[in-house]
Amino acid sequence: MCIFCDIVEGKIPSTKVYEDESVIAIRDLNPQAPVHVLVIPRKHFDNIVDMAHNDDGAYSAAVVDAIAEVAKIEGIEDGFRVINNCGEDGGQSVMHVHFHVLGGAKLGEKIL
Ligand code: DGP
Repeated sequence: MCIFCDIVEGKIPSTKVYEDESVIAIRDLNPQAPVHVLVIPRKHFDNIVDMAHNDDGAYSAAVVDAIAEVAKIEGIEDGFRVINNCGEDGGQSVMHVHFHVLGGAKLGEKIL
């Protein structure tokens, strides 16, 4: 069972900011900044390494495009932070690759 697969499939509700055929972008349940959005590939990859090895590049490209789109939608194009936690040592808690987009304030050095 994967929480983010359930969110992608609509089995668990979420607040969507953006979506396309490859990714969804939802508000984080536990925001660490005024804007805290998660960009999540619709296809399940355990983490960024799994995605790098098992994607032909389409999902990686879609993620980058979606991050830029989210920044535009949220009005933070001038400055924001993208974080990917990979694996247990990286602090990843949901084992479906996702990218935190944080902004809306002057960000401190470490917020996640
Ligand atoms: P990470 O620690 O990098 O794996 O981040 C997981 C993030 O996912 C964490 O910031 C909280 C968020 N999260 C966990 N469960 C849910 C959920 O059911 N809905 C939403 N919107 N966010 C969730």
